[in-house]
Amino acid sequence: MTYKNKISVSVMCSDLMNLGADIIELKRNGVDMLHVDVMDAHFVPNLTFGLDFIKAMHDVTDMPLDIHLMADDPFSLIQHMDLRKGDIVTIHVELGINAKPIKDYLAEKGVAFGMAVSPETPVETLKQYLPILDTVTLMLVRPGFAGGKLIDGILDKVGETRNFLDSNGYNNIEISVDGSVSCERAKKMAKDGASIFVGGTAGIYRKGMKLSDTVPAFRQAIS
Ligand code: S6P
Ligand code: MG
Repeated sequence: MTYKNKISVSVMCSDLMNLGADIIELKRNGVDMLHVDVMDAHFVPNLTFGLDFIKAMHDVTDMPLDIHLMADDPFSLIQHMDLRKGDIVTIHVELGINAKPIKDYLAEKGVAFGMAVSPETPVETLKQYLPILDTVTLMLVRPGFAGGKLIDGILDKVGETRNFLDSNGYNNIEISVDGSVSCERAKKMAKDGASIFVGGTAGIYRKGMKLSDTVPAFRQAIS
């Protein structure tokens, strides 16, 4: 599975009352995936999309879903989730759980498995999970809300993570970056080894700009 230079748009930042139209417009402008933040109001202090929402998304688009679980008990949610081949499901490394059953469950469905790393968590925490990971998501903001503030110095973590993965023999694991990803930052992170770029208010839903302007600009930044 290779994700080189993929745009994954955060639906949390979409026009939620007109989401169907937004999804059509995103696809028309060449977006690759839709990023769905699942928050349980416990792992993070926010509550977002659930199982029925994910099914409804799959029913209206053939774009793969990049599902980012910020939840204390991800496996019970995953087992009830409408998943399709090509989706990515990401849980947080900070949970410290046995993730092998999750990986096996997802692999059977042709779904990629990733782990997200909060800004204060060292990437070395991923070490025990490397053999079962397809992707690593670096959080550039504190998880929980869209429009968050970029953590000082966090962009350096992309190159460090690439080195960490490669030096451990896992150059197959792709890096996704999530939070405050502007065109300028995406360009730098693409050079440093990131492959999947989550676009929200900083990169795609920019004030006063149309998707037909922001998506191509974002694409150019990562190409
Ligand atoms: C944050 C969440 C993210 C946001 C994204 C929004 O907890 O995981 O996926 O939806 O960061 O993008 P932006 O550009 O508004 O930060
Ligand atoms: Mg996210």
